[in-house]
Amino acid sequence: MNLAELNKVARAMVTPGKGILAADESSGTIKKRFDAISVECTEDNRRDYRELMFRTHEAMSKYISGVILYDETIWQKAKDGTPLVDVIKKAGSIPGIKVDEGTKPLPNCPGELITAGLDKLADRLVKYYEQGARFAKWRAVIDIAPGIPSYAAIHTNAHALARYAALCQAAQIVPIVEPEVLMDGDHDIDRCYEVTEFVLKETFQQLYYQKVSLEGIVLKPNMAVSGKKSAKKASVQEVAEKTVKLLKNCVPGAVPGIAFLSGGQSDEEATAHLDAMNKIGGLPWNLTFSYGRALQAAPQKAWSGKGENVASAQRAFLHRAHMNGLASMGQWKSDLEKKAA
Ligand code: 5MM
Repeated sequence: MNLAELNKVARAMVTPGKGILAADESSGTIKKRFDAISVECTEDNRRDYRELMFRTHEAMSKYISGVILYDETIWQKAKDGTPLVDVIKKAGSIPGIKVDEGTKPLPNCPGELITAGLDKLADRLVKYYEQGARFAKWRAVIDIAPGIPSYAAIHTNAHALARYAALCQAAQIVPIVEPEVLMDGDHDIDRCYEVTEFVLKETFQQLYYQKVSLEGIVLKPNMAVSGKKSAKKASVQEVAEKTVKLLKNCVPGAVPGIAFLSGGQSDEEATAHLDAMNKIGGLPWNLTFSYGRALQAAPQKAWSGKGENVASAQRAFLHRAHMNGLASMGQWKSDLEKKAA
């Protein structure tokens, strides 16, 4: 393992002004997204949609440090025959790959999940590296509901995240470590804080036990937010202050950067929260985005599967990438959204 090289890639992924595009929807998830815009979920449509983002040169070169791809996409070619990985690299962005194989029910823990995909992972990583991937992603899912999460779910998921991270570093690939505490419930922000704190502490404990070098990872956590069905919605400032406090209590300063997931927040909320955290400043790590929905909802809607809408979809993608790029430096203003509308 060349740690200096891993650290260089990790730092590039969280360069101020830039963040990560999570375009790694599995087949089931991208079908749901396409159903919502009445687009048939064919291989060509998935390619055309993703190609339109990767060819938005201004967005990719100025604001997108890396792209998380799904297995299908990393082997796919653009319409003109260029490998999509080369389109991404030509824009100055780094190709990455989702390597988890989704979630399965966790035995003895009703309603809880464990992420699968460790079997043969070492071999798959070698092939992904040869194909150009310099970072990977593995997502653990922790739900909050009455009686859960259990310690068993937190521990087994943290253990698997660390196993994955160690295998990635051995293959000279930077692991994005993503323990996601879902915001689906009716819990308040303090319950989210409490569960996320436990999850992050357990995750870093496992990373330590399994000798993962923190200089060569990127953390992808949820923010501390109220559950979607909560009666009490926390303000932008409260989310920012509590998330920063939470991270300071859990994430060692050796980690080069933290790239948040959006988790179902609206596009503008995800931007405002990131911006407010960066406005607090004085943090040991760079804070940026690794958004899926909060970067793609607008371009997906604008595109709606029609060739004639590609330019407006690219404008929508550029706009969200630009807004989040500003937020990663604490330089976003809500007026900029109104001007674009
Ligand atoms: C893009 O969505 C990713 C893939 O999800 P599935 O494996 O369920 O299809 C997802 O892991 C994503 O990378 C993160 O959750 C961040 O995306 P959001 O939409 O939460 O910003």
